[in-house]
Amino acid sequence: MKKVLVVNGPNLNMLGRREPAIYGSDSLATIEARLKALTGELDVKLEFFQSNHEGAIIDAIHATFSNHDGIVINPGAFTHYSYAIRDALAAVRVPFVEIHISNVHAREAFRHTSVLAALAVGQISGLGVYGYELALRGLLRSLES
Ligand code: DHK
Repeated sequence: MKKVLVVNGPNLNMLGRREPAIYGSDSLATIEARLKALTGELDVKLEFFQSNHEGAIIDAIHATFSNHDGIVINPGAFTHYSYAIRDALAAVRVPFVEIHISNVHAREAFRHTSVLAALAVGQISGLGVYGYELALRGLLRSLES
């Protein structure tokens, strides 16, 4: 059975209350429960981690080394500038899918860049919270091949 860590970065603990027109009305707990409901069908063990702190996210990524098969990550605003998170993902070499709830390419220019995407298996953006399920399914499919 594959083991996947689902990481959410800064401000994503505020989902449901934060700018609902952009991020929707589902809480992070609801999103995580939906993913958990898929574990039987997908034969995967999921762990969840959220932090507003760059170093804590880096520590969580380091802990996947030799321990997890994949990572689903919404790095929040760290997507756009955290070379430290990029280097952590490069260091552990655990395959990951980057997910954004909103369409970052249709928003402010600073959101158009991801310093992580070039290392990712793939990137999902703009499909709302459904993107988490797609990210998980896509990651697992890529791990099979
Ligand atoms: C979430 C954030 O917190 C933003 O900083 C990103 C992303 C977009 C999202 O769409 O999930 O720019």
